[in-house]
Amino acid sequence: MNTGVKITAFAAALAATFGTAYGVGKGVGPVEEPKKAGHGDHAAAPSKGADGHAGHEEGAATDASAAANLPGGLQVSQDGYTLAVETPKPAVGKSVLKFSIKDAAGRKVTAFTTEHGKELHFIVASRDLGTFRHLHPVKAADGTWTTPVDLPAAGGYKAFADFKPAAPGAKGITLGVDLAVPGAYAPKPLPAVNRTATVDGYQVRLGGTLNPGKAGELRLTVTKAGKPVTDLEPYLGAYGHLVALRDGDLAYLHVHPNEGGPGPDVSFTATAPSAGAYRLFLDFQHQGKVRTAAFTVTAGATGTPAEAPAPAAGEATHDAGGHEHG
Ligand SMILES: [Cu+2]
Repeated sequence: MNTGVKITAFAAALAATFGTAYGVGKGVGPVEEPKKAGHGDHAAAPSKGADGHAGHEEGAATDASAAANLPGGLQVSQDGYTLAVETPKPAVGKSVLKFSIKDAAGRKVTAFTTEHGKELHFIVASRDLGTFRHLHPVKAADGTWTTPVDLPAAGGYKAFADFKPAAPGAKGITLGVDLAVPGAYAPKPLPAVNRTATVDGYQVRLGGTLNPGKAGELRLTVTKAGKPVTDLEPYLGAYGHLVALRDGDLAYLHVHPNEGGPGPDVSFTATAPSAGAYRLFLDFQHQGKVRTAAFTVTAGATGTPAEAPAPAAGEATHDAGGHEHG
């Protein structure tokens, strides 16, 4: 049953850069910083480098921006925080993952700022991007987190912890760590570029483009048996959650939706840190169950035909917020 809860509007032009770019419009905890470049990751400068490089100077400007703004999830330790995994070699099938976030002194962090309904978001993906799990571990009083997980096959995986320490001045951060599931490993190639994904009888269509160094709108449209789904349910305070992982190094981008209604469209604004292939994972909830639709997209190449070209300026304010469906 839909509670009819109104989702707090995210800023219409919310543009996620790699790194944790949210924390906008979510009245949780004492937010001291205004929603501008307070996070050090240039979240408020979606279409330009913060140092004034124009977004249309493709090559040099893009590289400079990316260098100044390392994508999230590539480091196991950053800003004095470390993702310490106690179960680096989980078994195939069901197991329990155990980890903590340690501070610069090696102590387990126990205080976090709630973001999107949780103190910490935990993603596990296989290196070949065929498996994706969005998990919500439980924290013990001493700062140890545990979560059950079901990993279907042996091979290399990467776990991401996406969180914001409660320490004054701490910014949102995504740490990444390798996991190895012992056994014979048969890596699969990255799935081909697709614009439509089917999951559990739902069809999800991907519109728009993912651009390197420049914000663009991604629009997901959910249908079931040919009919638009107009009663998506809030999941963690939003009608959809989108994680993008870069092929090659699994750089991480967690994108949250633009303002909009409960379907069938969910609109996001995202910026890729580079050209290349990405795997997109959309979590959406309908009739009490969360499902994940996955897409392979290519940023900055001819492989991304725009079904409807994104506005050149990138900040699709009115368009992004204006999806009303009757
Ligand atoms: Cu989460």
